[in-house]
Amino acid sequence: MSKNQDIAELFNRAADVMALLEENSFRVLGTRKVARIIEDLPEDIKTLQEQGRLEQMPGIGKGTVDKVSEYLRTGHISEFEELAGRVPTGVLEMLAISSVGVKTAHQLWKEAGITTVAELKKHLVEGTMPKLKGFGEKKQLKIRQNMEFMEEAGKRIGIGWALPLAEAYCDAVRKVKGVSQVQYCGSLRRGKESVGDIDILVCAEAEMVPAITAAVLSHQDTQQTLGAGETKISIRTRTGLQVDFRIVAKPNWGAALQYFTGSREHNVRLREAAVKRGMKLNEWGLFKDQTQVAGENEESIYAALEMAWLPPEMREDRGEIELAQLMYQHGRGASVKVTDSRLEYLSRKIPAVWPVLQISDIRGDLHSHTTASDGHCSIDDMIAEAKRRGYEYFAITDHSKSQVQANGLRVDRLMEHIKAIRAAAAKVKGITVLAGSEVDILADGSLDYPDDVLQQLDWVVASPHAALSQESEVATARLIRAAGNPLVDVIGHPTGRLVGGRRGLEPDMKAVIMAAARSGVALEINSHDLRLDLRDIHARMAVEAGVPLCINTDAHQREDMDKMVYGILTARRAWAQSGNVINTWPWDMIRRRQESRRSGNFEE
Ligand code: DGT
Ligand code: CA
Ligand code: CA
Ligand code: ZN
Repeated sequence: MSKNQDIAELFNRAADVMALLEENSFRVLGTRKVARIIEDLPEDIKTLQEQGRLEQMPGIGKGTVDKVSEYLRTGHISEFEELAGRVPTGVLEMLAISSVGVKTAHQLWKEAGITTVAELKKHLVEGTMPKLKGFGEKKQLKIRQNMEFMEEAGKRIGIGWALPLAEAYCDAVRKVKGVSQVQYCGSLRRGKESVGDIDILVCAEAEMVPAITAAVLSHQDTQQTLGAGETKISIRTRTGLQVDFRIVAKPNWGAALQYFTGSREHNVRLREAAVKRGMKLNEWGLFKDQTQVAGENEESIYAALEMAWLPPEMREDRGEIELAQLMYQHGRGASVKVTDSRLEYLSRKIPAVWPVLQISDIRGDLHSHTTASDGHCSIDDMIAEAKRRGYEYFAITDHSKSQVQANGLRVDRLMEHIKAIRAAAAKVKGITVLAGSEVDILADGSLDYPDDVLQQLDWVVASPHAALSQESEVATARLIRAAGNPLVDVIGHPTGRLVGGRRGLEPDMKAVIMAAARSGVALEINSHDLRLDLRDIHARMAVEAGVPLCINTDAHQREDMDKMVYGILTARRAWAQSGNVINTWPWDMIRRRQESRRSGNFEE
């Protein structure tokens, strides 16, 4: 239903423009409301429009239907474009900077005459910002930091956009006759939170290249051809992302897969290992005296270099080369001794084959929202969806009272909500439904509900949402205090960062993890592609310290439960095995841990 999302986005942007132009505030609100309605439509908007049912949807009038029809026909909405034409492009671009809202952008434009992001930056850097109300040094510094952060991140695209796009191209190429294998590689195959471009490897004979080229160039997401040669095709997508396709023959498939998966740092180590053995490794294969000794698959290359195969997510030269060597020796019956400090925590359990964490290992999702706070689906619908996915347990954790903009629940509403969840749960068999809460961790680390309220919940996620730019030491103390409450089961999105958009809390993560180890609280990997929080390296620290992770989607609607995959990829990058992730455990095991913590009998 991506068209729904695209169109909702256009309405939202139009509302921003109207606000900047100081249009009637009812019109602005009305447009935002339509955006929200479109986003929440339960069906594909194109189908609704084609069948003439769009106008019957509540909250959608004739004007909206006309705009949607125009968009579906032409790809744009002329009324919105005319409006946008009255605002300098640079002012609209400023809105993308977090901490620059419509009000600030309007002020910069009308009161200071600043109309480009570059001008704004120059003023901030050179300290020549004209005096504006509510625009003190603190605010200026924040905007400047966010701008710099975005510039870095802006060159990359989030995995939530890149992965579906890569899969769509892979599917299109896979349909070409004579193509035996297709796989995206690069940072995407390594599961990184953002990618610079997409690299796709195609296994086929040379005579298939014209047909593959045709499939790529005619794909609906292709905007521009950057190059189309004998073995390589490069295009730019409509979203501005570069996709490189390389066509290789069967005997070289594994070598190319290994090479283009990277990382560069990992590859350098492999090449060194080859040289040490008098061999040569490149994207074509592993060679000894001009003869190919390996390369049809990845495993053969690693084995020839006396290493075990490891999943792509671990290939960052962060100790996995040393691990792969130990695993290889262990697999051949040798007794191995760990000397690398990065592997110490694995000392007694170096496996012969790495047990890659799988999405099928997940038994339940322990952070979700319903219409009681800011979710878009009912309790019944969310439970039904969790059950449909085969989950054994599922926690409903709506927002607590301080989250006013998210319609957070005051205690009386929470009590009603618990009852409603229990009633809904009683109607459904075969899944354990937990009446929980996502309780705010306030700026000082105290929680948004008192303990006697938390005690009545089956599951408590505690998360920071506000005061996310506080000093590092304050953030550390805040998270440690929350982690210390035995009624908290998991710290949700511990830093509150947004991938490429907001830095979030920057605590001393080692100290926070040590506190979690003492109290037994789990740390979340929030799977939303815009959050991925904990991020890979921090999750890795948790794994090393033996602190369990909990991979949750934070679903606000049914489809969001699909996002579990991004959390899994991040967990693999953190070297997590299923035992490190509590929601791969049976519910009884989680419950026992919870009971021992609540009764003060938990031991590290
Ligand atoms: P990205 O696209 O910035 O998110 O990161 P990658 O890792 O996808 O990098 P990319 O697209 O430049 O290249 C894909 C892979 O190809 C990379 O991970 C390793 C391999 N590769 C590319 N260029 C080199 C190179 O000069 N040396 C080595 N050893 N490997 C390379
Ligand atoms: Ca790449
Ligand atoms: Ca590339
Ligand atoms: Zn949250």
